[in-house]
Formats: sequence, structure tokens, C-alpha cells
Amino acid sequence: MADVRFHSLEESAYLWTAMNVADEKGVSYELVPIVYHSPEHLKLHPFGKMPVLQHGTLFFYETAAIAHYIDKAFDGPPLQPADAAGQAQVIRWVSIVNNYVFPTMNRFMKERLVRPAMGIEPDHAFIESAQEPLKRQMHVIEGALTKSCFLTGDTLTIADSFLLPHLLFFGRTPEGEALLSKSPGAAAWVERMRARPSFHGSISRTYDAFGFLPPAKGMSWAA
Ligand SMILES: N[C@@H](CCC(=O)N[C@@H](CS)C(=O)NCC(=O)O)C(=O)O
Repeated sequence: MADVRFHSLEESAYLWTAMNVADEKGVSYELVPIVYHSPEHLKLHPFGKMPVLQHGTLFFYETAAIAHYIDKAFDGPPLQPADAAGQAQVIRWVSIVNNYVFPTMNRFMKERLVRPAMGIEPDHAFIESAQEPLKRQMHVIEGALTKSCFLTGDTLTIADSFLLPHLLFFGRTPEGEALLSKSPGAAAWVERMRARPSFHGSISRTYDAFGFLPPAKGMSWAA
């Protein structure tokens, strides 16, 4: 039996973060598909989002709480630093992803790739309005990843698992591909994340679910 269950749809970027944290920690999991906004889903998550973690009789929603719980409740390599400044750095990066990166890069990927792949007209106004924020976000990310191997230092933390889905999928858009080609620190980080054994736990579940999207042409990792 798996250590934990994730109640979610498999295409959720936040699910991938949670699975990546579990894979880094060595915690086994199973995916329990939800019926989006069904009474059962809303009972698990009053705001109708995903994923929700189940560990025995314990349930948690909000991916920051899920990641923290997996890190603290199980044996395995620590995925957060012990010192106050290191912890603050991790919280800052998780907040950056939640508040700036996810709303921009995730929506951008959907407008640029998913909608056209489904024959739906993208929101051109959003695509235009996202250009400057995307550049700013990549500038900040590149600044961190030229200084160290991972977002907050030379050891992977849960913060890296939060960023991973976004750079992977944004990198498949023309704008993401162009920005990554000018961001050697971020591009090397993507390669580094993909080379980790943890990547193969989550890739089979979520990345493959987006196999219908066009791969980024210049990126060796996007094929
Ligand atoms: N603050 C939530 C956000 C989770 C979230 O937005 N998940 C997306 C999937 S990646 C979702 O539930 N989307 C469905 C919706 O917004 O209705 C968390 O950290 O877990």
C-alpha cells in the first residue's frame, strides 16, 4: 500500500509539485482521481482546487502545506534547511511561485499551447499582457540559478519542486524557449532536475498527460 494518496486530476501542475516532493523524499503515493467540483471534491477541498493529500486519516490541502508535511512526517533527505534564513528563502520562493509564476506561466502555457491544441482561440490580450511579467520572472529565476545549483543554495528543497512544472511547460512555448535560451542558469537547472531519479516518478504521470502538446524545438530535454 502506498504511503500517501493524492486526490487530484493528473494534469494538475500542483499535483506534479507534490509528487516531485514525495519522489525526492522517497515517499510512495497513489493518485486518486477526483470528479472536479463534485460534492466529494468540495468536501476534500472547500475551494475546489487540487491536489489534496491523504495520509491515513489525515487530509491536507494547499500544496505548500502538503510539501511541508511530506518533508517533516517521513524519513528521507531533508528538503528544507534547518536555519531560519534558509527556511525564509524556501518560503519566499514558494510564495514567488504561488503568487507570480503560477498565475502567469501556467495560464500562458494554457493559452499558448493547450487552447490551440484543442482548437480553441487563445486569449491574445492575456498573451500580450504576460510578456513583461514573464521576462521579469525569468530574470529573477535566472539571478538565483546563476548563483547556485538550486533555487536557495546547493541542495534541492521543496522550492525547486514548486518551480519545476512551470519552467518545463513554459519552456515549450516559443517565448519560454527564447527566454530559456538566454538564461543558461535556468536551462542548466531544468537539465539538472530532469536528470534526478525523482523526475521519472512524476514524469510518467503528468508530463506524459501533456504529450499532445508540441515539444520545444531547441531544448534537448523537451522531446
Ligand atoms: N493554492 C492551491 C492552488 C492549487 C491549484 O490552483 N490547483 C489547480 C491545478 S494546478 C486547480 O485546482 N485548478 C482548478 C481550478 O482552479 O478550478 C495550492 O497551493 O494547492
